[in-house]
Amino acid sequence: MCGIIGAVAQRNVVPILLEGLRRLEYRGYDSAGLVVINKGLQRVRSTGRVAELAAQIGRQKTHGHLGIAHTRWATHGGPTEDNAHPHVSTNSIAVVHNGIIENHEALRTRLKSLGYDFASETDTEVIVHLIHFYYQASRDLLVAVRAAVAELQGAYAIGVVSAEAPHQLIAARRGSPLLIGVGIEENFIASDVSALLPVTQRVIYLEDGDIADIGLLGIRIFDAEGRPVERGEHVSELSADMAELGNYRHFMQKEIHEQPRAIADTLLAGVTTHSVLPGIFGPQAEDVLGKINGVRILACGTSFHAAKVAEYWIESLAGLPCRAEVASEYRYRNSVADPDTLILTLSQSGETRDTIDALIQAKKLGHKHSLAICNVPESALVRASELKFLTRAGPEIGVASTKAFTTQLVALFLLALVLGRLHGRVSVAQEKSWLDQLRELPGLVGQALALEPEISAWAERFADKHHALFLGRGAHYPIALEGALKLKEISYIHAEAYPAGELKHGPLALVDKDMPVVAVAPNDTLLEKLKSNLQEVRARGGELYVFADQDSHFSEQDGLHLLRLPSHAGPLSPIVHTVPLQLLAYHAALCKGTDVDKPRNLAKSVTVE
Ligand code: HGA
Repeated sequence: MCGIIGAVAQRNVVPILLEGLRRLEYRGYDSAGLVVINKGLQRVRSTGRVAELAAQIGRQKTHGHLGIAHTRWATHGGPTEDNAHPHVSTNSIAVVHNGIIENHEALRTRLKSLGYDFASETDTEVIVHLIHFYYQASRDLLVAVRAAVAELQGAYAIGVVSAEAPHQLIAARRGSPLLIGVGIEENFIASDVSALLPVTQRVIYLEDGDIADIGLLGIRIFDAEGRPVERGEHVSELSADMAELGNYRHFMQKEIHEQPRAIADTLLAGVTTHSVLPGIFGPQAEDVLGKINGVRILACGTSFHAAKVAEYWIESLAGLPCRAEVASEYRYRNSVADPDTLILTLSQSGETRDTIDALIQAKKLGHKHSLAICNVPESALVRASELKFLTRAGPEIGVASTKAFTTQLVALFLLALVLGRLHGRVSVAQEKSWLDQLRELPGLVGQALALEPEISAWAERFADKHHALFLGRGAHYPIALEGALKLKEISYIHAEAYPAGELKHGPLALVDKDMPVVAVAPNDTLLEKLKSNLQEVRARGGELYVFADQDSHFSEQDGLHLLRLPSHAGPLSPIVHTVPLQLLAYHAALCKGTDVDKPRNLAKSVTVE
């Protein structure tokens, strides 16, 4: 999604803005741009990568002490230079924007009738002309921004500068994330803390409706009613080099290989040798979780697949009804709310618009309790939830989620255990035994990673295929869904996943020699059923790629490619079986030469609807 960075300093801010944009590249974008104030307003925009923007800026020797910059992921108007941000009004005011202005058509008509010429097809451009309109009357940028945002419907995070105010940066947000970076006699804004790490770790998160007036020496923040407010300052735990590639070819590959460490760190935060720490979900967690009568999980994309695995775990370990639902559907549905059902939200970034709005909807419908499982502290989702658990995956840069998914699964398993204990289904001895098994996980995931050379050889056989089918049963069905999603996202091969028992109800019609079929086949109680389903594929000439365990009793035959993972990990097996599917997608994408970390049309944190 769009990335914003802005700076006001006594030094040239252009290198800071460009480094910030580089660090925001992982969010996905299709154009980039920058404005600095230096004897007027200077703008550079490009539909290429940030490196091209930097080269253009180098040639033009653009510099200045105040500036805003942006990576755009188009929602309104194509990815052209005219539509790239910053947008300007009468060459004096410039705006960068993340979000969607829903009443842009009405505002555009009004502003046109007032004489404003529009240079882009974006919804954003109405913001800058509206600010300019109000600036004419007040000659005060803060007053003008306040008047303009009062007319906006929809979501926005904006950075605003004016050629007439060379030391003033205005920021405002509603619905889209934005934070202030605090420096020494210099200050910054960004949509994501990672953009600011080379210059500061001190951050202030703006709340919905806030407007900030940021200068070299001072920061004034006003709430939605215009009252001055103090928002707490936090010191980010992230450091500038955490987001470096090291010896890996892509962030996705690095993040796949970081999973043993990420899982171990996530466990370390929450367990002793005997039990899950009380309060890992928050100080009042034991009280709240002991009272609930069910769980409804709201999530999108990969997080939704983690939610689907959790349905199996929570129902079987804790005996509580659990239902996972796609957040973008839930938020517009008139569902029947049971106040004592816990609303559990999952999101890597904690800024996923649909998930945040689904939580708001759930609260409106009367749900009393909420828990967020998230990888980013202080994100909007975490702040809006009663209880929280932070996974310790570290920054995830690749657009296709990997380590955030497996650490979410670890967090969900811990939740199932705590619920099981509090609802009398898991004894002290059982809890200890589960924790012993959890501690084996980093090692098992490491063994799955060691299959990379074999998986890479398989991937070559996928590169010329147009479709693939993924099959799994039980809690491995959502893992098949996740494997198919990974393949789609980064290799652009069309892939679908089915619970294997559904094969004969339709998808079997698609099976022929050009349709590789991937089976997730651990040695669980459903294995024999799955084997029958695989026979159905073989009988139709389908080429089978089977991920089994050491003890799955498969034999390699013609038309059946077999790889064995470590010995069966019981209910934790979905976590181990995720890893080879991530590697398969990664290597298929390498064969196809796609942009693995920034797949076309996709963005990392989906902060718009
Ligand atoms: N609506 C704006 C900004 C889009 C955005 O926030 N993407 O993440 C545009 O289309 O330019």
